[in-house]
Amino acid sequence: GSRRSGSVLAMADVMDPVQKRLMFEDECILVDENDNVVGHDSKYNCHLMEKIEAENLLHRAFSVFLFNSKNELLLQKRSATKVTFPLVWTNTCCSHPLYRESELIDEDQLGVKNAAQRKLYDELGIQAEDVPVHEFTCLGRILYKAASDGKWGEHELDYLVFLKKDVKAQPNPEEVSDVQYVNREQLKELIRKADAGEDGIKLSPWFRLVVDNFLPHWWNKMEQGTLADAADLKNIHKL
Ligand code: DMA
Ligand code: MN
Repeated sequence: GSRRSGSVLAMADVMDPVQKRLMFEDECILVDENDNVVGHDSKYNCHLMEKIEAENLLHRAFSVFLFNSKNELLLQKRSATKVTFPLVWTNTCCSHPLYRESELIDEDQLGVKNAAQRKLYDELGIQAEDVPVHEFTCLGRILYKAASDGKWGEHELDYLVFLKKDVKAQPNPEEVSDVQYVNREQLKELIRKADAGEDGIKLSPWFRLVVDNFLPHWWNKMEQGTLADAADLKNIHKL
């Protein structure tokens, strides 16, 4: 009856308490389209589509691509409790550098790398000493907008960060519902399934953009040991 459907509707609007805390505690860095810092705002506000559109809010983010020594890429499936893009497969780890001194350092993209190290531990239980910041390679920046559902979405200036390291991952179920390493053939198969809507597989929009625009070339460079040559920290690719 009406009472039951009412409670189901109310449920849909309730945020998972852990994710809700992060929505208000995490203070994101606002940037202009040239990646100049112009302010800060809560993670909550930065991901509300209505706010993004009304105030043209753009925030800084990062996407880590971690490979093992066999050149396989570690993917994660986001947990069901994520407010934005739940249950989609995506690159190893994504989040935001926060508006704090250690994560605002521009030199060598150190702020972003510090944030990446912090979130590799939070999401995947990878110890900081296993992923020293000087071993990260920042390859470039993309700017994109993507809706998650009617209410939530992304509008980000996203740093793409690569790392080759054998690690021991212990996924945090609050953040991650599954992980897998893929080689190029296996990633192709995953993309085919996502395109065909097979096995309920979905990919995040930003991962898809990186796959379609950069990943094959960068994967080659990594195998050849010449990844650093591919870095482009001048341009911001509007995708
Ligand atoms: C945000 O990732 C960053 C990108 C590149 C989409 P996220 O939604 O996983 O952030 P968090 O882990 O902080 O919730
Ligand atoms: Mn974001």
